[in-house]
Amino acid sequence: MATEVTSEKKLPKHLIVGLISLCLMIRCTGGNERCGASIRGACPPAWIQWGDKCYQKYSKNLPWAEANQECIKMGSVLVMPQSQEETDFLLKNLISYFWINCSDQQVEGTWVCLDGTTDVEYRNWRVAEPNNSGGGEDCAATGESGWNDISCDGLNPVICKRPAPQLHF
Ligand SMILES: *[C@@H]1O[C@H](CO)[C@@H](O)[C@H](O)[C@H]1NC(C)=O
Ligand SMILES: *[C@@H]1O[C@H](CO)[C@@H](O)[C@H](O)[C@H]1NC(C)=O
Ligand SMILES: [Ca+2]
Ligand SMILES: [Ca+2]
Repeated sequence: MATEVTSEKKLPKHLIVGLISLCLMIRCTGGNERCGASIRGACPPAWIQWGDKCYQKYSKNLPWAEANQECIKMGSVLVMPQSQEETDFLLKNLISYFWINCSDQQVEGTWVCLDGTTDVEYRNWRVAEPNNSGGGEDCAATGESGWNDISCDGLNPVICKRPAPQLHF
């Protein structure tokens, strides 16, 4: 009798865990940017969280290539927002202007934007940009009014990004 009661109580728990993992799987495989959003405060200290990503503003302004290197040294990547929503969060919470990991250094006019290893299709160029002004603008930065191509050598604010720790069942 007693064992029956215990197993009756246990079963729903397993079902709930099963359902939660199933929901997460569906949301994640559905390409939902925020599938890991249920864990709050999961980012390491000094990193702020949005969905399943953690961000930190670097202490100094850097040229674009150095920004890339410094983020990698911190076990992260130079930020490349995948949506306007993500951009707005960063503009509001971290800094009003920053480098993004988007450049046409390889082939002039062909912009390659990578969030880690993910190819990002989202674009938000300002009116009349990118204009490759002076023939030497191969790196992009974003602000309130959108993206601009600028010289990769300029010193600009840096945001590094890393994935938030994920839930495992
Ligand atoms: C940034 O994007 C470039 C391609 O434009 C890529 O080679 C590089 O690995 C990316 N950097 C990081 C830190 O993801
Ligand atoms: C091209 O972009 C630069 C900034 O990158 C800006 O200063 C300049 O005014 C722009 N030129 C035109 C013709 O839009
Ligand atoms: Ca260019
Ligand atoms: Ca420009």
